[in-house]
Amino acid sequence: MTIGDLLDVDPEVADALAAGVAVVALESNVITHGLEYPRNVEAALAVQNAVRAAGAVPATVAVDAGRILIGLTDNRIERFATGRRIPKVSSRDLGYALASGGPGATTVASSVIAAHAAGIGHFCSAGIGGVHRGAARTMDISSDLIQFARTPIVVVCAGAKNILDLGLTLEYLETQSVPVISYRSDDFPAFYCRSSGFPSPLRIDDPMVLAGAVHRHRQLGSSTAVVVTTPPREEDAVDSEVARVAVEEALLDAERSGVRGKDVTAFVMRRVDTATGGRTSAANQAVLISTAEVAGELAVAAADFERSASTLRKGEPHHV
Ligand code: PSU
Ligand code: MN
Repeated sequence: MTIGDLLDVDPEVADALAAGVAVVALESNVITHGLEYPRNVEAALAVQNAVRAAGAVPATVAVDAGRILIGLTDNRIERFATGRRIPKVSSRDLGYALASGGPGATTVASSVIAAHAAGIGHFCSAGIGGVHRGAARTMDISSDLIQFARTPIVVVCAGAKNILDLGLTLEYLETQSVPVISYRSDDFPAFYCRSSGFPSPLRIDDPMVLAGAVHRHRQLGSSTAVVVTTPPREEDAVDSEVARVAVEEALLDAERSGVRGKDVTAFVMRRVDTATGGRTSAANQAVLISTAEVAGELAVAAADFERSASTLRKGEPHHV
């Protein structure tokens, strides 16, 4: 038995993979725990449409009935959006989630494991997990980052939320030799804020150069992910100062309420949204969609790049 035996790949996704058509994998935890119903269903479907509009095929990942699902029907998305007791399943939870036979909403970490096993080269999430503020004391570091050190996949995102310590998040990725590239921007974005205040380690504007960098990274034998960031659109972004104040309040609230571990992210996000009068969940939805659009474009460019690289390889063995 290998992980491949656990996968139920949607026929459209399987056809795309077999034909070398670009595929973008997506997580389901953001549907079940990241946004409220019905915004979560709207967002999940709009994200899939954004990937399609770019010419790629979306593959939302989840767990159900002992299987890893790669690509969800609309009915299933509705179920993951409304299911009250569907657990958050990160990388370490996958084995139990599969054995228990129940549904599970996969985080970035567990989704990239599944996506890579299915042969998918691109994954998109608006906000990746990271090093939490106060991590020196709590040791709360998202296993998303640990997984990026282990799984060779391109992760397209709008950076990470400013509920995290983004400076430490960048340091952690550097330590783990995970390239961080900002696409058409100088800054590492903070999800619904256009800049985290931290410059990005690398900027690339040309999708073909980006695809080439990923190709070479693999050729060098690296099996880490490549994190590619794209900032939210100007009109969707939340003012950094507004976000900062709301986040600081929410974090204090979490501490006072004794919220810890895997519940912190959802708790703080909800509090920030209430404090900003629903501004951040609207921005959250918008940034999910705009990030997916860019992920689709980059996956299509990478598929083109790989096609021309393999043509060159056949004709001119010394070039690629
Ligand atoms: N960031 C968001 N929205 C989310 C998450 C992160 O902006 O919903 C979710 C993702 O599923 C991510 C997970 O993989 O939180 C990370 O959780 P933790 O920090 O507990 O590892
Ligand atoms: Mn955590």
